[in-house]
This record gives sequence, C-alpha cells and structure tokens, in this order.
Amino acid sequence: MVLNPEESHDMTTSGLAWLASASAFVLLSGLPAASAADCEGLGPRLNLPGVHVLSIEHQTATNGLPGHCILKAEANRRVGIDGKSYSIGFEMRLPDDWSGRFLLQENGGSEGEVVAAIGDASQPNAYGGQPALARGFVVLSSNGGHDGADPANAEAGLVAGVLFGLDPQARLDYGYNADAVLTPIAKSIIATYYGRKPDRSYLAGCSNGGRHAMVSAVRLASEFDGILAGAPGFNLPKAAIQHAWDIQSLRLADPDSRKSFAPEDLALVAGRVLDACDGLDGARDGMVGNLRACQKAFDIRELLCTGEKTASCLTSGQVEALSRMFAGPSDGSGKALYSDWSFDPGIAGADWRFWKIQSPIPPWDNYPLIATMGAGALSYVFTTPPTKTAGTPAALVDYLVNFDFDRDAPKIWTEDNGASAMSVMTPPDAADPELVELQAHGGKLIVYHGQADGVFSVNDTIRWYEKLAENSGGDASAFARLFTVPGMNHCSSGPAADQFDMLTALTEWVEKDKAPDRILAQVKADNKELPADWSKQRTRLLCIWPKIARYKGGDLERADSFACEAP
Ligand SMILES: [Ca+2]
Repeated sequence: MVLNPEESHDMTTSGLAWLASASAFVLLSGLPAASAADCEGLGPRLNLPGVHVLSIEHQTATNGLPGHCILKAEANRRVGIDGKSYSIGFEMRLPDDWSGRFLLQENGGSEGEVVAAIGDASQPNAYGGQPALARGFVVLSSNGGHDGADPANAEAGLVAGVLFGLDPQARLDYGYNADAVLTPIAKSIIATYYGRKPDRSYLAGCSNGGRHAMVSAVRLASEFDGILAGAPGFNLPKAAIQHAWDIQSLRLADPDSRKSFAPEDLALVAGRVLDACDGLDGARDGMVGNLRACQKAFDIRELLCTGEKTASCLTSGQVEALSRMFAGPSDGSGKALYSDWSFDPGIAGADWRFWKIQSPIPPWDNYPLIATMGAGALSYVFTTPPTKTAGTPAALVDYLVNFDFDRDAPKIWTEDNGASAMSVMTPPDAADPELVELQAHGGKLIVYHGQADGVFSVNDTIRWYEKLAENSGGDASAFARLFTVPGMNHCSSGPAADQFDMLTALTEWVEKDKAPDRILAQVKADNKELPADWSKQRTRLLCIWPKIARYKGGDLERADSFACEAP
C-alpha cells in the first residue's frame, strides 16, 4: 500500500506523532547502565549460534568517547568456492550509559576490514562533531563479509580488496546479506547486555555505506526506524561503468588521461559555471543553489578555444571529453547505462580530480582512483562471470580503456544462480522506488548528496527521489527527504558548507516527529579549498529537494539570510 500524502501527513501529525513522542518518552528513559564487570561477564551469557566471539573487553572513557564494552566476533565462518576462508567479521561497542539506540554503521569502498564502530566512519562531517557512540548509541561495524587485507593476496596488488568477487556468497554478503545476518545478532547481544532490545534502531553510511542505507531501506525496512544515506552509490555497478566511460572520454583530450585537464582548466570551468549560475539563487556567493536552472544556463561549448589553447579556453578535445562524461555512458544504440551529471563549481575540487583524473597518493601512483579502485571492483565484483585483471595501475587502466559498452556493460545484469551484481548490490526497486515497508513501519530516510560528487551522480539520486515522490502521490517527504549540498564533492570537501548534523536531524524526526525542513550546514574552517572571500564561519541552509536556498537579504555569510523556497 502506498499512502497518499494527505493521509500520511494526517497520520504523521496526529496519531503517529503522538504515538512516536509518547513511546519515545516512555522507552528512551530509565535505561539500565552497564559496567566494566558487566562487560567482562558478557561472554558466557551470550547464546549466538554460528557466531565465534574473538574478544570482549572494556574500554574506559577516552578521546571524547564514553566508557564502553568492545565485542569482536565473526559470524558464518565458511570456505568459499575460491578455496579462501570467509566470515562476517564485526565489532560492537556498547556504552556504559546507553541511550536506548542502536546504530548499524555502514562503511565505504569495498569494505574488507572491521572499521572501529564509533558511528561516523564514512561520514564524519555528517555527525556535528559528535559520533554516535559519544551520544550513547550502541554501534556495530562489519567487514561486509570478507577480508580485503588477506596477506596471501599481496601479489594481487591493487585488486587484493576485490578478489572476494570470485565467490558468489561473498558478493551476496557484501551486497546486503551481512547486514541481514548481523542486525538480529546485534539486537540479541543488546538484549543480553542491557536486559532489553533497542528502543530505536538506525543505520547510516556514505558512499558504499550510502548504498547499504538505500538497500536496507527496502530489504531491512522493518528493522530500522531511521536511515541516513550519504552520497548513495545505490546503482554501484552502473556507476562503475562510468569509470570506463570517463577514462575513454578523457583520452579524447589527451592520450594520457592524467594530463587531460590541468587543475587550472577545471578552475576555468568552475569559474564559468559561477558566471552563468551563481546569481540564479539570488546571491553571488560562489555557490550554485539552483542546480537545475544552472544546467540550462551553463554551456561547456562556450569555453571552446577559437584559436590556440590559452588559460581562458579549452581545446575541442577537452570540451568533447567533459561533454561526454557529463552526458554519462551509453551503449551503441544510445541507451543510457548509468546517469547524466550536473555541472557545479565543485568540479575544481581536489576530491573531484582525485577520483576522476589524478591521485597523488600512493599506491595509486598518480592514476585516478576510479581507474585503480573502481576498475578492480568493476572487473571482479560487478561483472558476471568475474573478469580477472592484474593488480597494477597500468593493467587496470587498460581494462577500462578496452571496456566495450555493448559487450561488457551488460555483464552487470548477467545472472549466476539467479543473482546478478545489480540484483545483489542495488535496492530491488531502484528504478521504481516505493519504500512500502519503510512507510508501513513508520521509518524515516534522510538522503544527502554533494552536487559536485565525482563518484556517484547527484542526478541519479535526484531522479530516484523524484520517482519516489511520483509513486507517493507527488510528495515523499512524509518519510524520505533528499538534501543536495552545493559545491560538495564525494561525501565531503570541495568549496562547500559540508559540515552538518544529519544524525540529530534523523533522531529528532524519528523520536520527536520533528521532520527536518532545512538543515544547517557550515564550512569547515580549515578547508583549504574555501575561496579567500568566504568567512571561515559561513553557514548555509540545505533544503529538501526540489527547494533551493534563496537569498533574502542581509549578511551573505549567514544561513539566516536565506530561505528554502521553490526554485
Ligand atoms: Ca549563489
């Protein structure tokens, strides 16, 4: 059943609102506290079939984190079809003073290691400086079902972290099954430790973690009350096809894609985007609030050199490269394989360059991260059958350069025993979302995405949200809200107000029925990419798509000089 917006609004503001606030009051108070002795005595009390506990130890309060119990364990130990040992490794951190909340922390990239369960792993900018553990959440973090740092794989070089793609169960675990296995285990451990199950359960992550959030909003909707999806790679295999498309496009500008654009060339593009678009939101402040209008106002072809290449124009190869990249990949018949992209001044951000063109950080050896990390995942994890590639940067670039969009791209849809990378890695209804179970459960979903994300297209997320709204009687904001972040690159950084407290916004929505109409964002004072004429304390409003932050007059550096309005 899909609620129409009128009904859901009424339910939200009357019956459900009362229920939510009443139950929040009753359940989130009078919580049991735990001690170091409770922690050390936990092991014998646990009864978890299929789970091997590795260690349980108490950590006293330190570094802004409260005293807590750390449990490390593995679930589903097994041997894969590749002969390697696998398990869903995880750690849980259980604070002495518990708030009654549980957070499943979703991690980034290809996973493969148990990142500390602090509660801000892939999105520290989205927690207002206070990670979930410091707020009294129990937090769980996992390796996604495989170990990416297997020393036996050292000869594989840059593909060591994606060799798990050779094992179908490991793909499934990474896709969604590790979350499905661990969620009831976590709730059971919480019940044993504190004497009751969590009152509210949350799930949050950015990038691949945002993908997990979007997948879980469908597959595990009844397990979670609030879900936070940052820069969601919810069409991850499709987005990896973009990597091949980008490399091949950049080679139109220079046969060595790393030399396709100098930083100054991308700054030139950013400057022209600002010339065309900055004022469309009422403020010439170096930020493009009206993203959609901007795509009509800006034309990359206007930067084409009429003669020799100079600092104020682009070569025809550069113009063609960017035009092609921003149109997104397509096959020989013209069918779109992923998404188009939006121009935003954040294209000059170091993170955009890092992913698309050139990474200065070893072991990526000056190749773009998409060519090394992305190509490995595309070949081993997203194509069926897996495509074996050598683990050197040059071999991975070759794989992308020779990627055939008619022959190779369909392999993300190829099934093996009924499962394809797309069916395993993406939400089952990604192209036509309804979030029926999430709504029925009363769950809330907050999605945010940088307008200048170079890894996942903000347009893809906007298209998803608009389809969700269409399927929800024209407005999905009763249960799902999308906030785009001007200038922000992948998850954070760029010339942007990229610091915000999404976790508070989510808990207030879930527990107090205070739906976030706007979210306050602030620049990071030590962000070296901030233009010199911006205040280091600049604040901005993030608005629910499709609203934009429009300047109403007053101090240009302050959020309260803006209001969220229709574009
Ligand atoms: Ca502006």
